[in-house]
Amino acid sequence: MRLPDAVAAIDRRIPRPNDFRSPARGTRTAARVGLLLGTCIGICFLTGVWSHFQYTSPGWLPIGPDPAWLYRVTQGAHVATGTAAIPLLLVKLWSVYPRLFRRPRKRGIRAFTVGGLERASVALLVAAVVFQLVTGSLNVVQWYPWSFSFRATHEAVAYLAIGALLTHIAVKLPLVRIALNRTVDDRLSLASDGPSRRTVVLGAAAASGLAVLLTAGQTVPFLRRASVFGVRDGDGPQDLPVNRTARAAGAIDGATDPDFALELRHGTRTVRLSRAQLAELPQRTHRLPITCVEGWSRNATWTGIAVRDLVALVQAEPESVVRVRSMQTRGAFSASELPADFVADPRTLLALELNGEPLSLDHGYPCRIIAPNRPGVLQTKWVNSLEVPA
Ligand SMILES: Nc1nc2c(c(=O)[nH]1)N[C@H]1C(S)=C(S)[C@@H](COP(=O)(O)O)O[C@H]1N2
Ligand SMILES: [Mo]
Repeated sequence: MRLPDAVAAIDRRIPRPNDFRSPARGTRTAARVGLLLGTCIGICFLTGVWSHFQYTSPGWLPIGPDPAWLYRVTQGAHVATGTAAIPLLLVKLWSVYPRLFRRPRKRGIRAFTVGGLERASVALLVAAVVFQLVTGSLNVVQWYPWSFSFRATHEAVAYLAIGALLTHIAVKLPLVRIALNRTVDDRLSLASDGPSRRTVVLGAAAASGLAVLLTAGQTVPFLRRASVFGVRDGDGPQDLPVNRTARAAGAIDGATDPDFALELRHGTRTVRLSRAQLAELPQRTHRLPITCVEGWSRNATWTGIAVRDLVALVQAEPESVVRVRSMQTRGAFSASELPADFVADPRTLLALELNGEPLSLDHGYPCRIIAPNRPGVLQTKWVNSLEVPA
């Protein structure tokens, strides 16, 4: 079958895979960069699912307060592997891009549908991974130029991405095994204008490592000085970064009200305590991290009253679920729920002090929740009510 002349004329103008001469592109590069990329995406996916569980505390999975640093490590790994994936994805796309211009080898409906399906699955994979890396990065810098829920959407698309990735690996496995067995050293190749395969593969790995180095200091203390691109460089009042200020949350009026009182409720019992009365209760001091889901974390010294001691004032058991509310008037995360085993842990505090000083307004004055192994968004600031549901 001949193509109509007009179509053939257009077809001649569109390049073919062989028009791309660089020997650095192709399966050997794509397989190696793909292996690194797949590893990053795999870790990113698993730590992301874990983060979702930590956030929602599903009943069938007992996530407790131990070890206190766990979420710090999993969420640090989530953001680091996502960051590492960005340069790897770019190089991977560069290495396979000429294949976009492949024509179906055979004509006929079968070649058309099978080839079309394969392309559609790769398109889905690329779109889903790009979507995850873009939305994740924008969440890190807290810019939300969309109206959908970040968390729910980032989670749903993660399953799309991992499904498409596993399909892609299954389809390509025979090719990948051959490609990995061949050398990436192409110095003997004749058509060697441009970088060699080895240069591209090592360059991709180095760029990815550098991206991590330049950002991971926001969660790995000894990298702090190297990480000039860390979103939270550690600056902030009382030596701790601030995600949402009291002004942004509309919490200033409530927090500075001289008649402030914390309300404790359990069934029909209610106890109200001023900040001065809270300060007279037995205080405990613990060193615990704040782990923001957006990728920064920092240890700090907190002093306050154990939440289990507070609920005892309204005759509730230490193993109680506690609903936490704040005086925030704008934006999300104004409330949270402490599962029973967090309440039972004596390190779960209603903190009054941070690093030896009364909490600053931006860190949650007059009092805030700090618990071991909790996502930052659930460490509620500007607290004015703790309730044990009947
Ligand atoms: N009421 C309230 N508490 C909140 C938030 C909020 O927006 N409102 N942000 C949370 C988030 S996302 C993080 S990471 C921590 C940061 O605490 P810090 O500002 O004291 O470092 O507070 C959490 N507590
Ligand atoms: Mo956060």
